[in-house]
Amino acid sequence: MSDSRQEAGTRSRQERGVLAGHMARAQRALVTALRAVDVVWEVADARCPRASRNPRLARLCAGKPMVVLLAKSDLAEPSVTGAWLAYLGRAGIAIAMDLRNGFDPAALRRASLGAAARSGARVVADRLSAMAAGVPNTGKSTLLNRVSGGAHVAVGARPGVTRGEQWLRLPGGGRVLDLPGVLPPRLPAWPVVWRLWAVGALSLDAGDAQRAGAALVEWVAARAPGLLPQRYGVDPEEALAGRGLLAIARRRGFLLQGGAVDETRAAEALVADYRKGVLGRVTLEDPPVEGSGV
Ligand SMILES: Nc1nc2c(ncn2[C@@H]2O[C@H](COP(=O)(O)OP(=O)(O)OP(=O)(O)O)[C@@H](O)[C@H]2O)c(=O)[nH]1
Ligand SMILES: [Mg+2]
Repeated sequence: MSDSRQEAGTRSRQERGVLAGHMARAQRALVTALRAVDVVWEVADARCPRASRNPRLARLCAGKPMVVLLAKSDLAEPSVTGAWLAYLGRAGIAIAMDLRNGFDPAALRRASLGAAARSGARVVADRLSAMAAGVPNTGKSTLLNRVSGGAHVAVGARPGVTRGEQWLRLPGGGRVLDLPGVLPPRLPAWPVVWRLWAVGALSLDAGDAQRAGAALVEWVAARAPGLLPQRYGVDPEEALAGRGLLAIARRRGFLLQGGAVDETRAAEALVADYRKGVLGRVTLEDPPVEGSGV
């Protein structure tokens, strides 16, 4: 690993430490604010609706009306998003949206009132008070800007943009709370970690990013074999054989000093493409099959 990469890794560890502090505060703010809101909008990523949900959130919000909103549906496979909605809809209320170009306020309102009715809560539709919660970078602040009709809170394509809580007034009455994203206090299992990294919910040191990139390229090769040749001129079989990053690095000419191929750089290029949707729509997990006990 080059010195600059090691430094990048160190910086990201330090940043993770800072982020962890923000997240702990965010969780306390969430618990306090829960009493003040009628409904919780849990914003998850439509590309990995299970990995991008913090299991602790549902426990903290037990008994509160909750809507699961699968954001970034424009980047996910539509039929799989449909299957996820059917699955999540069995236990609660779930909707999917493209918050950038397809925000549907009526659907959100219907879902919120439905969630309230489901848990027997009485709410005044026009004075709804809500909070957006979820893991980092899922689109919470984007959602609240849409709901409140302005660019009131900062949004950005990296985890940890929102650092403090902020209430926004809604034009017709009511208010909404923006909170920093919160990850589980202990890092989840690797299959969850690499998916969270792929969708930009967490940062990883260079070594782990390379490992996560290898998992992503293999997933893409199996899931949508046409995308790797189209974008990188790489045979999906290479990726399935564990050489996907190597092949991308070779095709792109990513070399380290001394001539070795730079797989970390290939992982960075791949994930940047994936996060922007340039690679194509690829969902990273399917809902459990009914009766499988999964
Ligand atoms: N393609 C697409 N991008 C989206 C969508 N919603 C949000 N984004 C983008 O995702 C990135 C993160 O959005 P934010 O609203 O800052 O996410 P957040 O959940 O508030 O993030 P933290 O404050 O870091 O927890 C931004 O670049 C948004 O423009 C969506 O539905 N589709
Ligand atoms: Mg935010």
